[in-house]
Amino acid sequence: MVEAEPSSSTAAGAAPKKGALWIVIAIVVAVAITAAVMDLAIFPALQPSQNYVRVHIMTFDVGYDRANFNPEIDAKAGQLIIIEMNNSGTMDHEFLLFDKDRATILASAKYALALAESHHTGYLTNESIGNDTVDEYTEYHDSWMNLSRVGCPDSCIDHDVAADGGITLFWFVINTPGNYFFACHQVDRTDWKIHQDKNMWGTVVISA
Ligand SMILES: [Cu+2]
Repeated sequence: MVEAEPSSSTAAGAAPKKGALWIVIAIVVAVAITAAVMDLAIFPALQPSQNYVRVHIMTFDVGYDRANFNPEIDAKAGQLIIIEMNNSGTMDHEFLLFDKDRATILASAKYALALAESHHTGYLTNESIGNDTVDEYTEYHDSWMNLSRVGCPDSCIDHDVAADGGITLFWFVINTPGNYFFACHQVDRTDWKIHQDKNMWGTVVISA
């Protein structure tokens, strides 16, 4: 009993200091992340280790980087992959990472779009009905298990880049070697095709 007194009072004294330290760390991390997003300042500091792959992707209407091209990203299992993606087009684009067969995924996305279209007579000519159709497609797309992106549901590798000059920076790590692909599943409202169907896809090859 006598000995317990000092140790419990030490513990009580230490707790607030530890809490305060965590707040400081949290603030520093928040500032670092903001800096990374604003001017990409954080990653050059990682350079000495070279333990990451950094890729730039430019999206356009409709594709990645340039016409008739499918980018390939090569990395090792466990290696940090950093992607900076900008949008030079007038449509929204995205980077969705899948670990399933490319044709199967496209077929599932097309099925979701066709189902939404079947519920909206006039979607081709009426903009508001068209918007509702895309909303319903998106609802199916983002909830169907057969269209699940890598990392879902907790941290889906699913990143958008806004039209007309949008830019986004994101990063992820894949621990399982294999062949993956990424694609954009936005709908082109001029012909109602899904962007992957218009050649907007690329590959990620993870070696052991
Ligand atoms: Cu797209």
